[in-house]
Order: sequence, then structure tokens, then C-alpha cells
Amino acid sequence: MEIKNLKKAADRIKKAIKEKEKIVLFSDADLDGTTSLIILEETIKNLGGGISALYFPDRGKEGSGLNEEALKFLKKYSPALIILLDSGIGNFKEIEKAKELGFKVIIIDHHEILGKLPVAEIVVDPKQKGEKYPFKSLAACGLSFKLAELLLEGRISKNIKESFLELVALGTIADKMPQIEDNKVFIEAGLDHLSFTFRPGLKVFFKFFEKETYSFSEIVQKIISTLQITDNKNHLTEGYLLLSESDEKKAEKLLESLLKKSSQRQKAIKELISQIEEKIVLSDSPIIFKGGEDIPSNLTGALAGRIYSKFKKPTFIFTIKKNLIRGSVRNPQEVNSVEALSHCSSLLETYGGHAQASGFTVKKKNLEKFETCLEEYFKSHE
Ligand SMILES: [Mn+2]
Repeated sequence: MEIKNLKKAADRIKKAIKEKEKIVLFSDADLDGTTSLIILEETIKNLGGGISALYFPDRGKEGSGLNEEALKFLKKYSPALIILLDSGIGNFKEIEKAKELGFKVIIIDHHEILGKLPVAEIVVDPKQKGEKYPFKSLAACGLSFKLAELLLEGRISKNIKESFLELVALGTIADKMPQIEDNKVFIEAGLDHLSFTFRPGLKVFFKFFEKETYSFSEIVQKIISTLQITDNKNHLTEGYLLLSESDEKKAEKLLESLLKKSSQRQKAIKELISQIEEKIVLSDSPIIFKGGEDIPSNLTGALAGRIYSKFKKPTFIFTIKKNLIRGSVRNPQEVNSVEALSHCSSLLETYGGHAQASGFTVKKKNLEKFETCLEEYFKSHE
């Protein structure tokens, strides 16, 4: 059985390649998004197609998902087919804007549906209504891989398939998708092959972290923690630059710089966590709701995750930038954070994500009301 609209998406992309339509790939900046994009980019090139632009939003400036800033940059490529990967399902306004600019839009996403679907030409999301495919918890990179298989129509070589599965395994683990069913198959196959990888950007990890000192699973963790959140350079993530680098010497240099930044980031996270923890007083509030101007917006997810795992309460960590607040949410299995956000959505600018991990933006003037709204929601759902 095929995922709803996936074959349609494959046919549409093939048509674009055949008719030399411009193609733009847009993806989320984390490792799931990065691997999703690379799989589709390499597949389209393999079919002889050209890609006019690649774009990852800068987490710090643009958050995640399609946004005005991105469209301002991309509009010079219009008319074009824009494929939104690991994002898009909540970008109602932005997709309208993209269409006005002359883009045709395909969404390949796996985040929660926010009541209705954006009006795009094709929407793939295993969580959408009418989806008959039984497994709903694929990562975006898993969807991208399935799309690649359809595009390559059984002509996918063993080498390419193995190389893609390495990426799917990493992206699926990084996105914390349940390691069952399809995901389990992908992860086992991908990890099986990972230490024999021919992708220079992955090979260098095995050179750097030697087998004698690091176990295989430690190396996998190093790869994920180094590539999960990376800096944005000219709309590309440094993780993308490493994974798509074909020269091993250059890949080594990139890895060195990424490892340095990653250890700085770990240090910053530690310091921020102790600062935030100091401010957490034991109270009967059902949630933790903390933020500040000094919290970098690319760290809110990591911070919320760590704080949640210690306090086991729905955790909202946000950064304050002028009038706009951007935050991340982590919460227990028993509640759905997207439903909580949706309950308070009249106060929000944007929101979306997964049941246990999501994000939001809110205007400063609505922050207090938002907190109260969440407290009420979680009190009634305890
Ligand atoms: Mn994802």
C-alpha cells in the first residue's frame, strides 16, 4: 500500500523534470529535514533533473517552516515547483502567498494536521484525513525515501538505496520517531550499512571517532548531536554542507569546525539549564513556562527537552526578541502539545509540530494570556 498522494507527488515531480520546470526544495533545518532534502535532491539529479534553489530557514531568524523572509528570497525563481519537506502543513498564509508569487506547491510533511490542510497542489502527510496507510509515524526522511523509490521506479541501485537508508536511519532517530514497524526496518538497514558508508560527510565521523575508543552507537550519537542543529550559511545548513560534500578532505575540515561549534553549544545549553532551573520554583502549576532574551532561539528545543526530562511537566521554553516570542514545547505521552497549542491558537501567530514536541510564536502582548490559557488547558487534562 502507498501513502496517500505520494504517487501523485512522484508523477508531478517527473513531469516537472521532463518539462524542465524550475524546482525549488525547501526543508526544515534539523537532521530529519536535512536528510529529507538530500535524498530528494540526489534523486532528482539522478533522473537528470535540475534544481534551481535549495532553502533551509534560519532557525534563529525565521523559525521553522515557510516564511515571508524565505519567500522574499525565493520569488526570483518563480514560476517554479516548490517542494516543502518536513514542513508546510501549518503554513496556510505562506502557501497562499507562494501561489500568488507563481509557485506550485507540494507538501511532504509528517507533522500534526492543524484542523484543515493548506491549499497546496499535493499534500503528503500520513496524519491527514483519509490516509489508509497503517503506519503514521514515519519521519519526513522516511517519506522522502519512499518518494525516491517511486521516482526511481525500481531502478534504484543497491548503492544508492543503502546510502539513502543511512540518511533515513539518522534522520528518523534524530527526530525521535518511534523505532517500530517501517521505522525499525529503515533504522536497522541504515545502521547496518553506516560504517561502510561511501558518503564522505559520514565517513569522516568514523575516521575522527576511532573504533578503539568509541562504540558504534556512541558514534551514531555523535553524528546526530553534531548535525541536528547547525548554523545557517546562505540558506543552507552546515549539516547539509557536510553531508553533501563530495571531497573527503573538505569534509574533514567541515567536521572539525562543526565539532567545535557543537561542543560550544553543549556548554551553552548546560549553563542556560542551570539558569532556568534556578527560576523554577516548586508550584502547583501544571506546566513549566520560562523564557528570556538571552535564550538563543536555536536552543529552545534542546532546553525544553532537557528540562522536561527532569521535571516531567509540559515544558515551554522561549526566546524573546523585541515583540515576538518563539518557543519550543516538550511534554509527556499522555497529552498532545499540538492540541494544547490549538486550544490557545487565537493568541498565537504560528504553531505546529508533533504531539510530544512542538513549537509556537506569540506576540509579547499575548504572552501572559497564553500562559494562563495553557495552565487552564493542562489543569483540565491532568
Ligand atoms: Mn521531522
